Amino acid sequence: MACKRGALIVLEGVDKAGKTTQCNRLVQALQQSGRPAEMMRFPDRTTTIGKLISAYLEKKSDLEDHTVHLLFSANRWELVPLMKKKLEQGITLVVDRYAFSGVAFTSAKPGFCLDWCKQPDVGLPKPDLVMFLQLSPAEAALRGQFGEERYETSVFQRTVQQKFEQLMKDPSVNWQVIDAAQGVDEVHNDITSHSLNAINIAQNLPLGELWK
Ligand code: NYM
Ligand code: MG
Repeated sequence: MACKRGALIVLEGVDKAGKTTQCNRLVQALQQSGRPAEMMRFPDRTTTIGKLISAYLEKKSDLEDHTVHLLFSANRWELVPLMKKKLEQGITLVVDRYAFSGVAFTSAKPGFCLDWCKQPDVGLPKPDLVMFLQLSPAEAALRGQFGEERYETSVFQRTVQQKFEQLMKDPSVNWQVIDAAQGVDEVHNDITSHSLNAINIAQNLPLGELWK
């Protein structure tokens, strides 16, 4: 009998919500309980495309807005063969940002609609679970200054938050909203219980296709 597939689990949210910390904690907890798990993140800045994106985010280069949107999407597509291979091997993937960040950040720019932004990512492996780490702008501000990268301003992040809210209305995606204002351990416990549930369900289901 073929081994059961791993689950594709995504963490989304505005900057400072604690995604990276929680992805690391989740992978560690899954591994310690004997479940194979690995972390991935988008953008993956290590590839050739990822380096172009990274230079753009660091403001070392300028790219036209449609162009950079398509590069973010291409950066996901180039990792799809590896993602599928790992999932088939029974490894659960915990992913820090995915197509939802892609759509929320670009559609927060003037002149971009949600529908155009979604198209390049249609057909990507569909996450079995997307957890949105919900943090109000006021709570985010209490966590200190934003960084130096592009998009890291409170005005832009408010618009990004509204775009995420629009995306969360889509019932074809398994969204779970997590209260990221709780303590790190409480957030971790919420995330772990949703993830264990998703892993159990996913092992008997084929991997889906996003937004199709
Ligand atoms: N971002 C991320 C996008 O604009 N489009 C995308 O498709 C993805 C995956 O890049 N501000 C933005 C969101 C973040 C930045 O930051 C990546 P980090 O700290 O590497 O997650
Ligand atoms: Mg960040």
